[in-house]
Amino acid sequence: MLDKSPNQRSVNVPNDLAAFWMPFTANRAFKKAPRLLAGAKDMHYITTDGRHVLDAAAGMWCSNAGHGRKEIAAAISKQAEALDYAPPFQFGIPQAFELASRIAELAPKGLEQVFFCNSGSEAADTALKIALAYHQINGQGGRCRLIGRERGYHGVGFGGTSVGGIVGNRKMFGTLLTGVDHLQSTYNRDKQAFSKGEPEWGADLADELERLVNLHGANTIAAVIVEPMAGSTGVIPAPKGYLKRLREITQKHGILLIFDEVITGFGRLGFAFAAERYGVLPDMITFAKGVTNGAAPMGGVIVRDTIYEAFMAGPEHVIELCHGYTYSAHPLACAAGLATLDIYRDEKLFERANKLEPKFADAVMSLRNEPNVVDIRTVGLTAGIELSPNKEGPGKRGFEALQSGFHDNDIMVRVAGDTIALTPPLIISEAQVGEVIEKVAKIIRAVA
Ligand code: PXG
Repeated sequence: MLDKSPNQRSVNVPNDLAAFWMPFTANRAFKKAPRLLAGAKDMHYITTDGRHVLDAAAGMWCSNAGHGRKEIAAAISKQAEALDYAPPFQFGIPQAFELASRIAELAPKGLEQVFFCNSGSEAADTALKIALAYHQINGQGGRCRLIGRERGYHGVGFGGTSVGGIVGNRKMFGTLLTGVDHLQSTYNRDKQAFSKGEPEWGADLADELERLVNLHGANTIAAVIVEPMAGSTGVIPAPKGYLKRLREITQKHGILLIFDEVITGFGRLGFAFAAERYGVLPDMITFAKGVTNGAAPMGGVIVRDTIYEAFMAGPEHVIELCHGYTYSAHPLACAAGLATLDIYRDEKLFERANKLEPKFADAVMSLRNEPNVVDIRTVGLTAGIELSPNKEGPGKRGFEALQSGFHDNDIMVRVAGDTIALTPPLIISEAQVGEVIEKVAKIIRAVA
């Protein structure tokens, strides 16, 4: 029998891997050859056996300012000592108001209020519920259909799963929400392969929303939710003009437009939010991940002032929106968020990403003649390198790439099916971009 008393436990090597049912993980494969992390600094993770692994994934699209940022750790620690927890319903902490103002300042003008949650999934579900409630209070309660997009990812709540469009994430969970429909994915390899940035082809796919409006009737549709760059499915940048067109059509029909910027927010595409890159003003933006550099769980929804104002009617003692979480605007997350936004501002990391984008795109495109590469997509400081499936079926080559990266090449990449996603911290140097590309070339050859 293993001794499980806490002080007998080693921080570095767990004595038993059985109890932890790992999320979105091939548990049995992991437990046979664990990928265990013990530390992180700047662009590297440090494994339990002391190896330095180059982080080409910003953890999981989170740590845009790199790891082990002392300012963030200090802010969290100071906050924990001053005020560990405060109820967010009917009470508030100054840091929450300050962080909301700072986030609203970064967002396009018109998006002025911030609702806090703890994750991207909660943010997506919150935005969908706000959309339904908004129409309800506007006397248009018939607007209850929600529209997502094939290959979209909006987290794992029932709302996010329902509007999501990654088949594997849906098929085990029954019928999900009713009244949901999906736009087509914007990806078409024949028309778009090896595009740098937004593909030229595909804006017209937004017109499909007109077809759904004709089918269901505009007065039954509450909102459309899309990622400006579909990340989880393997990096699919929006075609040129596509998001503008979606905005025109939603506006024309009184449908709310939600941008899920859980990945694209906080600099990933070279701007605070992708909405700015595309010059499109959605009605809501969801965010998470980069808001705290990943150092504390936090997510949220930024809403148009007109939406917020619509709720601010009725008797003043009455709660305007019956929604929220015990940990909404948690003090430690607020402290982490404020320290993170200071770093993004002081180190001009969004601009840095923007400047580095062309070099990053060229560097990744140099992999196009490596074996089995069928497409490379890039946008901001993100790229998807799609490999053809091997004989064992879709996903096996991708999984082997993840393992080869971590165990044999000292690099962490994300993998979606057979697509290797690169999405490094925005502090990455040009030399480190070169290092990423060299290591990825080795991985691709190793799994050929
Ligand atoms: N929306 C989007 C656009 C996301 O990318 C979520 C919502 C959900 O966030 P939470 O915090 O609930 O996980 C996400 C999350 C990957 C990967 O490998 C991406 C995500 C999560 C896990 C893996 O690309 N994105």
